[in-house]
Amino acid sequence: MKNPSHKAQFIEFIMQTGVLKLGSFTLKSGRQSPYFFNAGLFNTGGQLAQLAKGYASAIAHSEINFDVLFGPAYKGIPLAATTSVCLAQEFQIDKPYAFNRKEAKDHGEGGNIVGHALEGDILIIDDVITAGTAIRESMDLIKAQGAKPAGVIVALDRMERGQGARSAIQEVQDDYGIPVISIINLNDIIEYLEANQKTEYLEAMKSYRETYGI
Ligand code: OMP
Repeated sequence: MKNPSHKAQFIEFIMQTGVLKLGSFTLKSGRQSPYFFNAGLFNTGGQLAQLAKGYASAIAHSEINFDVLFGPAYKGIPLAATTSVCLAQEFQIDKPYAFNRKEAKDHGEGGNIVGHALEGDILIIDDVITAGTAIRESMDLIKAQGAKPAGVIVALDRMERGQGARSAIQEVQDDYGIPVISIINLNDIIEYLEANQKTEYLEAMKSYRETYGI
């Protein structure tokens, strides 16, 4: 099925909230992009609930088996917390969750992991993968705790080349032998723009995909 309606609904939601913007943006990589996904703009309870539902639904429909849902600081923290709630309430998947502190605590309970211990198979939840830098840091953290990564879920797969000829997501999949799934990807956005006659940035989006896509 092309662009199933839950994907179109999610794209409408991120456009309405201003999380997905079309225009001209300079990325961390220096690439000039006609679109930008700013997860920091999900900033009300209602928006977080809807976002969590997008993640929870993608997780529930995936084949990924995991023991703990892990949200890397800072942006991953509300994602892990709210998605855990949604998984339990709407999908009857009641799993432990955890997040890290950027600064290790040397008093009280100590350590830098909050929530459940990182044990067993860990599913990492994050906003966007571009070059994969943030995700690689999480892998190191998980290994340092003696656990192993089971998969990664992000809201948006930009489908861009990583360090070599493969996409950043393919590099992570191959290097760690785990699946990386997303709620939507660049193709979904382009299909949505086409289907809804939102043509202003369509050519720029396609040409960006042509230049940096895989
Ligand atoms: P990596 O850590 O290199 O994978 O890049 C992820 C980061 O890219 C995010 O944490 C943001 O700072 C940034 N980013 C977005 O948030 N949204 C985008 O659409 C594009 C980027 C980016 O700069 O590539």
